[in-house]
Amino acid sequence: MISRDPNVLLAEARNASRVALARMVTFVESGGPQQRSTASLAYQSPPPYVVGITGPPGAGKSTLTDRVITTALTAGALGDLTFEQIAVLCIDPSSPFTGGAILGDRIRMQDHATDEHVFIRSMATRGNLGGLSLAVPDALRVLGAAGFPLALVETVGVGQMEVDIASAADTTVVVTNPGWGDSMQANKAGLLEVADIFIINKADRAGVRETRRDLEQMLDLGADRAWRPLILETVAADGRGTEEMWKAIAEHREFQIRTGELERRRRARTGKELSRVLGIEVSRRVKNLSEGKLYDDAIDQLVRGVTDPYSAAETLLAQT
Ligand SMILES: Nc1nc2c(ncn2[C@@H]2O[C@H](COP(=O)(O)OP(=O)(O)OP(=O)(O)O)[C@@H](O)[C@H]2O)c(=O)[nH]1
Ligand SMILES: [Mg+2]
Repeated sequence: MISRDPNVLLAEARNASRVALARMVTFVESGGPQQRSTASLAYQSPPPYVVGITGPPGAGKSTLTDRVITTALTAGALGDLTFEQIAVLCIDPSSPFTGGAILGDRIRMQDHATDEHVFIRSMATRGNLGGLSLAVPDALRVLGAAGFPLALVETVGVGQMEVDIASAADTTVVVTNPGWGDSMQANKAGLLEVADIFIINKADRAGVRETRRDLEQMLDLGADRAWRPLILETVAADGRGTEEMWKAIAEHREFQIRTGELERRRRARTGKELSRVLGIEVSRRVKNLSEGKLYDDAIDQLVRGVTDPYSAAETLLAQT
């Protein structure tokens, strides 16, 4: 029987147990006390270097990720970061399924599905407060604690939530296709803000030059960043451009370390995560205060006109 004790699970996960690792991810996904205990253990280890791969449905993210896994494992290093195994999280904010249920259909990573050097896991919407925006950073910490120095995160979609998840990455790759404009229109600005590397995948199709020109123009108009996002072309279907993509990721990582940007970004991200947790804790507190005898009494007093809502709220807050 597999343990439910995060300490035992982590020891097993470090000892290459994929079942134990998967269970830890399930814990942080499901919320509640097990998320707490798992997270407090996982946050004792440094996070992996995270490469986010995002873009509209069908852009070729999984095919590309599959290729990148091969390239990465062959290289065995991203600059001075060496590794023997890679973790991949596939995130679908719109899907109600969870726990790997959609794995078979959605992920074209068959090459690596049974590879002992690769841990692939899909995560979808979680019922409780906070959802994926909390579960993903926690899961990344779990991966770091389990001994994965590198994680790839594929996120479907181009809405704000997807962009938020993608920006939990150290290097964010936005995958587009020739004629990308329509699928991205809704959130071009958001994508521009987070993209470190643009990939024009399906470069075997017509319209690559126009798409590149579009992107260049947008980057010209955009904020003056120290790092100008790279634009690369790939044909994930046959692997063309994957080596260059890997090099670009290494280059971006190196740039960030050299300039101190990596630390700055991680700190900003950590702050956002903390404020999200604070928000959830405060909401929970509000919910608890909005029920029960004291609350009913306060309403009675308000109805009778013997107090005002501000004083009543203060009285309720003082009770806890
Ligand atoms: N012509 C062409 N087709 C490609 C290329 N890369 C991927 N495809 C095809 O595009 C389709 C979608 O590929 P996926 O890798 O599943 O795309 P995805 O972005 O992961 O899709 P979702 O996860 O469903 O959003 C598949 O039929 C691929 O075979 C490419 O470079 N050229
Ligand atoms: Mg996919």
